[in-house]
Amino acid sequence: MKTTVISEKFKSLFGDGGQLYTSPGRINLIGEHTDYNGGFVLPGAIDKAMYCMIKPNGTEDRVRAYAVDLEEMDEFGLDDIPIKQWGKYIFGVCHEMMKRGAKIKGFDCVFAGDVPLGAGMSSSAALESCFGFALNDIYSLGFDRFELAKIGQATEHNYVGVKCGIMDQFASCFGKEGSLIRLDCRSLEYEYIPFNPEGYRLVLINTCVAHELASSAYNKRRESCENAASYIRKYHPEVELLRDATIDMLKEVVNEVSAEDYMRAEFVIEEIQRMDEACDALKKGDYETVGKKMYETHIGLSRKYEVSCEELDFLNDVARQCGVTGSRVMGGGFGGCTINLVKNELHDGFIKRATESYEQKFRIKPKVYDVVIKDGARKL
Ligand code: GAF
Repeated sequence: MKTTVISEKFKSLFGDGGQLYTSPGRINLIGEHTDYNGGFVLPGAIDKAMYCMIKPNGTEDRVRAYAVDLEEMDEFGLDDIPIKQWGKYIFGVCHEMMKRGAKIKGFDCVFAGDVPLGAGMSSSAALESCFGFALNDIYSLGFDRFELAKIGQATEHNYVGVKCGIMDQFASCFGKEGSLIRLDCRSLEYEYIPFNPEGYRLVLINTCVAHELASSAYNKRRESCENAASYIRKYHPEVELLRDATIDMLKEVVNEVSAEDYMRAEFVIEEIQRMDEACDALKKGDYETVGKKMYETHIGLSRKYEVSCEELDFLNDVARQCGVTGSRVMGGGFGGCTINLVKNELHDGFIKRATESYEQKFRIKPKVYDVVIKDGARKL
């Protein structure tokens, strides 16, 4: 258990008195790259999480942090830049809190996690939310979960350099066992949708590859969307983000927007609509329609948004050949996982065929995770 390892390490490095916190990674059933366009998403927190043990150390501003999984220590002042890449997440959360008026002093901490890195399951949001939740609690800062999610997102923007939407941090902070979250990423209104797909299982297959500098490609996608929205806005001032646009509005600017930006925007507008249809189907227990929409999302992400890759497309093809109900690339893309909605009776055969054929083709052993929907950030 990660928590036992963390507690023992904390005790050996910093003594007694540490408090333990956790915050999970997430899946997203459908609604990809819609969050930063003000659209809708359908994530759920999972049983893979980051954990940290923490206590104030009596100094004004010294932070001592130990990463169990990397066996690395970093020490920095709240005004210095941390040396380690992972230190930026902790530092960023502190600073975003301080910008919002929080008084934070020095602390010691040890952390670890079992959210696979670079797999599209949002390990970084889990880390931000875990530290956000922990610092909020030990210093009684009074932030609510909405603010904690925004603090995590701002950390990505300002200290990591990824101009992400709010989905990952929101799911990590608001996750609820057995439910997905239908989130309006503009108003942050949300609804829990019980997820108990009888007769089906939700499975992730991790390609175990991460292509490109995903953060710069991600930021470029966001820019394309903002560009397209700005052209549409010239004729339709009410269009703040692509969430407000229709395909007809986009068609009006076909000769002004670059072909690439057009394609990106087309995907997003379609995906927002698709997410709505899938959500209605989900509420009726119509998993066949949900699955169909997932395949459509994959095609869009692969051909129009161009965030898939050979490995992900391969796994998606195998899913289709095996009669899997729904399958698609999940999260930011350029590697990571496919999410698959599979009938119980097909599950074992599909996993066997997908893992064997993937390994044969790419000489990489993929990893398989059965999804369990769990609670969000909390004290343990
Ligand atoms: C990443 C981002 F962090 C999210 O905000 C979201 O945009 C997702 O990619 C794509 O849907 O996980």
